[in-house]
Amino acid sequence: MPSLSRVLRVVFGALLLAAVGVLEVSAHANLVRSDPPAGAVLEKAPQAVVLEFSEDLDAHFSKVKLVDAASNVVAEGPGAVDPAAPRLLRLELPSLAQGSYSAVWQARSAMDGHITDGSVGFSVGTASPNVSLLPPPGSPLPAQTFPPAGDLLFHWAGYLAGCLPGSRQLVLWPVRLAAGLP
Ligand SMILES: [Cu+2]
Repeated sequence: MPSLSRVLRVVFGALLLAAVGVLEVSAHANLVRSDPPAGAVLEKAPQAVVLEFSEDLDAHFSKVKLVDAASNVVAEGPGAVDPAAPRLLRLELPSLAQGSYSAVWQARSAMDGHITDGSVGFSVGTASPNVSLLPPPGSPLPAQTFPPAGDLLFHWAGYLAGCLPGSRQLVLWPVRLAAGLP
C-alpha cells in the first residue's frame, strides 16, 4: 500500500501542474470583449469591429477579417492594433447589407508570442435564417472556454522548457515528486 506521504506528493504534484497550467492559459491573448458583442442582432450596421484582448497584442501578427454567412470575405483586414491601447484590435467595415457576419480573428500575444484565434458572429437587420455562424444564446465564447487538459499540459511544459532558463528541473520536479525520487 502506498504511504500517505507518497499519496500527498502525487496530489501536490497534480495540483502544481494544474495551477501552473491555469496561470499559463491566462497569459494568452484571450478575447475578453467585442463590439459588436457575439450574437448581437443590430438594427444599424456597425462601422467597425473592435476586439479587446486580455493582454497586449503583437501588431504584426494579429489580424481580423469579416466574412458573411456564405463565408465570402467582406472586409479583408488585417485590422489595426491601436498603439495607444495595444489590447484593442480594430477592423473598419464597409457599409454592410442585412445578414449575418463573422469577425474571424487571430491574435499573437506580445508577451509570450502565443497565438490564439476565434470568431465573433453578429447580424445586421432581422436575424437571418442562416445563423449557423452564431453561437446559441448563452453559450460561452470560444475564446473563453477552457482548452483540453492535454493541450494545457503540452503548452505548459513547452512554455517552461522554452521560455525559462534552467526550467528543465522545474518541469521534471512534479514528476520526480510523484515517483518518490529525491
Ligand atoms: Cu501563452
